[in-house]
Amino acid sequence: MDHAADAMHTDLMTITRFVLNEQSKYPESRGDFSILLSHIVLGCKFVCAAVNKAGLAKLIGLAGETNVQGEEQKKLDVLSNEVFVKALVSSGRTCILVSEEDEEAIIVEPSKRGKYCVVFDPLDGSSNIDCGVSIGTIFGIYMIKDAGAARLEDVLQPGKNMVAAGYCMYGSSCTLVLSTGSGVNGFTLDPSLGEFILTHPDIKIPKKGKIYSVNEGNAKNWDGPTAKFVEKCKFPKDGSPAKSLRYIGSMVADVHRTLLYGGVFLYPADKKSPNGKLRVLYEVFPMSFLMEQAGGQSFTGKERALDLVPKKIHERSPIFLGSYDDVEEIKALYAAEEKA
Ligand code: FDP
Repeated sequence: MDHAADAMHTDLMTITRFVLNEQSKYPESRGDFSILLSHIVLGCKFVCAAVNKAGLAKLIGLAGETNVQGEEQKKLDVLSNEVFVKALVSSGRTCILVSEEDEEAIIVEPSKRGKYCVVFDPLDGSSNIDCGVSIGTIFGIYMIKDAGAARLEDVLQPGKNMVAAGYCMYGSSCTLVLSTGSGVNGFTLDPSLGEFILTHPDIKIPKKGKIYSVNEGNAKNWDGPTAKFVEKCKFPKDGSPAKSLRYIGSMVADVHRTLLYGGVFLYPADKKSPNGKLRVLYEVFPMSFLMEQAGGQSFTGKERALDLVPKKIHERSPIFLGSYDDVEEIKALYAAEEKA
């Protein structure tokens, strides 16, 4: 029997152990972040279980159907939002929450407040639920100095001020990807243990990729640099092979593939949507934070995405993120247009 191999498989790095290890590097830490994260992880497990049952909705009564007791069931995105809001408030570590599902920011009541602000999209890509395509939860975390005086300005900060960001993808497996500002790590849920296990340590995105990912149906409304970049992907003039197109239409899944395989994901501005489609606080910022931490880049067409200062909580921005060299090419095309 190979005891060494056996030991490898039994010495599991759970996400809790991982975060506690990280915490021990900061002796002054009181464990607030670890507690907050454990509540986020619980939310992810809950949503994962609900998403897994979504295909059975008609049979058992989920997601907008009526269940066997004749009760109207909640839609998955509404349910996911409730799960995360409750998990975050009950952690006692949050003061402001911004959710894609709620028009207004949630200011946590003083008795339950902590020093973290969490911005999140509880179920991103929800138009894909009914056909079983991967969807996910995206989150970003800010820390504020004075939790007593929680103000909206505390979340209207550039993405570079986030202390952590991540997403959980509900796909063929349930994968949680997290950065606390020192690299990116991926954990996969072991359903038999109910634990997220470190499966993708220290993720680094390839410097240059072979894939581009965009909704080409919007091509007629693109600006010059976006159109030129996609043309270059298909018909490279430098002798390099053409890039493959992959577009799921679910940001978490498209970004996850980009992070692991390299390449570029873009949701550019177009004539119909001059600010693009994706939301700054809980889509663009967390994904940009992860990309940079993995060695890639993220650009809005004007500036580094993480430098953007949002004026409204549901603001949108164009986004180009992925492998360092690919984003560099896009930046050069925008710079050339600016010059012209
Ligand atoms: P969805 O509308 O299904 O919720 O911002 C939401 C989002 O999905 C992203 O997950 C996805 O990347 C994008 O919209 C897809 O937009 P298009 O359908 O316009 O391509």
